[in-house]
Amino acid sequence: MKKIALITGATSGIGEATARILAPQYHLIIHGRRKDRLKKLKEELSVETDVQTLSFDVRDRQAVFTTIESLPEDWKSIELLVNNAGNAHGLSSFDQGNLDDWDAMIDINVKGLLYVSRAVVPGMVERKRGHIVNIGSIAGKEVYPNGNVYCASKFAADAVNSSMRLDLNAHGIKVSQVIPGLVKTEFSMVRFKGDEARSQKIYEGFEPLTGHDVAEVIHYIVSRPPHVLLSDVVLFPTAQASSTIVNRKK
Ligand code: NDP
Ligand code: 8X3
Repeated sequence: MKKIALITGATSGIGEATARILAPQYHLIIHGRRKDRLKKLKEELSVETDVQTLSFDVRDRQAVFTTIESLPEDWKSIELLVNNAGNAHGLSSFDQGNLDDWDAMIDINVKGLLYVSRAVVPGMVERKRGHIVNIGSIAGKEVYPNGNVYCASKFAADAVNSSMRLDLNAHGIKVSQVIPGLVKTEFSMVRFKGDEARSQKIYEGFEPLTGHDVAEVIHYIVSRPPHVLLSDVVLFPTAQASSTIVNRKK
């Protein structure tokens, strides 16, 4: 019988690609705020698997808990949680940082990750099984100029990931982190508030990763046998060597 996976932020990019790649193996709970996209993805994937949609802002603590609690009984035994929802907001020198952007990144990338996990993990502990895959970032391993609070949020997510692994070890729950470099998704459009030219520039002169590339790694991680845990996997585009070193063709 298929197990149940909850993927947060499945309305675009890495999360959407993950939903597609996991559909043959899992019943899917797909999440995001954009209901039209959830509906469309559900229609597409329902040919392959059973799909539920959940829509809430991960910043809204009450909505996170009540919506996950409202899942039908036979959808509550979540085996796999992919904590993917997140974004960067702005790219400014620290002294010019926008406080609303800072709040958004801490509230979504850190507190949202905590709320969703806190709502799902007790069930895994009760069942003594489960797998959490946290989507980190190379920005959570090395800071880069103007990355400041986005990097801080991903460093925090890295610490939460490691802490979960320690605390859930006794319960037989796997905790993995996928740590991508530059992936071409809607990420830069969100970071630059819809400025298409600035967003495109991020991916110029080299071939970035796609959401599908990252989803393939997630698929590999969750397909290992029960005794194998891939803890932290870093993946870069070939042209990237670190947060700041990218070999761009002139
Ligand atoms: P996208 O912008 O394409 O996708 C982000 C997803 O997160 C969307 O589905 C969005 O859904 C959801 N999301 C954002 N804010 C909220 C919120 N407040 N409440 C609920 N859902 C939210 O970006 P990516 O696919 O690139 O990003 C996915 C993850 O990958 C993020 O955690 C990001 O930090 C990480 N990452 C991205 C990299 C990149 O270069 N692109 C590299 C390394 C890591 P909706 O708007 O419908 O709510
Ligand atoms: C996204 C990758 O380098 O834009 O986490 O921060 S980066």
